[in-house]
Amino acid sequence: MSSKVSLSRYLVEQQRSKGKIPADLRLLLEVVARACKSISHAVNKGALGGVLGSAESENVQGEVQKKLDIIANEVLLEANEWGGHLAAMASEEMDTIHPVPNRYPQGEYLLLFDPLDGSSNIDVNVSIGTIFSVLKKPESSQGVSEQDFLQPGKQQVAAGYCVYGPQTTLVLTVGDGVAMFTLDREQGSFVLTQENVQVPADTQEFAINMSNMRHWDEPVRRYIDECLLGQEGPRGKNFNMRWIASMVADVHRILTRGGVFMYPWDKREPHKAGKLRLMYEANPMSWLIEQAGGASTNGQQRILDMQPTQLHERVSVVLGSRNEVERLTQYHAKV
Ligand code: AHM
Ligand code: MG
Repeated sequence: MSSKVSLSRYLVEQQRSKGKIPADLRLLLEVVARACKSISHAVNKGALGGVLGSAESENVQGEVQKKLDIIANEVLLEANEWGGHLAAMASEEMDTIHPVPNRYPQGEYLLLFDPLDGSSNIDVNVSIGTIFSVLKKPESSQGVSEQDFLQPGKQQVAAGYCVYGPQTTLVLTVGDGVAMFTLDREQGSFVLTQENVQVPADTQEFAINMSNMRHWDEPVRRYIDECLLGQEGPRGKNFNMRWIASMVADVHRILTRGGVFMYPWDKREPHKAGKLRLMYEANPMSWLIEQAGGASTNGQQRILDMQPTQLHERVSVVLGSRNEVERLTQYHAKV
């Protein structure tokens, strides 16, 4: 018998021996993983599957949707609708929530996702991914409404992403650390390839879109200026920079070897808190990073403590190696 641990077995252990998740949450996560597998196949086919290019439509954020944004959204909706574990879903690609249709049993969980994060990378064959977050529907609520979703990230019961890169890797937390599973295409299953993932507290690598530098606020500018001065500057060490423009891929690198990721508020659109979305991008990624010993803030506040007021709310994000996030927080406090 193989000693490989499949995602299914890992989840059964989280349910049975660790008592971390109930059976219906385990089944929900199996369904999400199955949907990710099918998205991975579509991504892999690329031009051969006719899935590249624009869908010539816009989402609620006014962004042009790619064909794969829509395909991934539909795969997730269809896979999760009928299982009986969910009350409703919400997605970056849908204006409002999607309650489970009446013909199916209603469950007690809420699922949020960015079906295909890093859309600008789809057509150029660079890593992209799916991000997801699971909340429990408040017990007091009758039916289901958008209000039920507006819970701080610290109330998530599961969170993760699947990165479609050279390998397809599913990364998951149910509050018991972070585990990584690699898709074995021959077996058709996700296999546990790393457990107890830890983000080093220190780093010499940062991720930010440098082309926005002139629009940043003082604390972010100061931090990056100091990094760029390298060994001769106040930090006394050289820094490397990486920016993939897929949050999944940048966060995956940080979970693997450390680093700090920033998508800060900037002056281009001052009324927007940031570019990234709180509920289905920043919250799940923040919980994963914290579960791996890192930290996550909007500069002023721990992201997981933020009370959302809107489903598609945006937020400024700084996350990764703890000591760097702490330094950025201090710079923000001094303004
Ligand atoms: P998307 O969800 O529409 O793909 O946008 C989110 C992405 C993140 O994955 C990434 O960090 C960021 O947008 C890149 O933005 P930019 O192109 O401004 O560098
Ligand atoms: Mg996204």
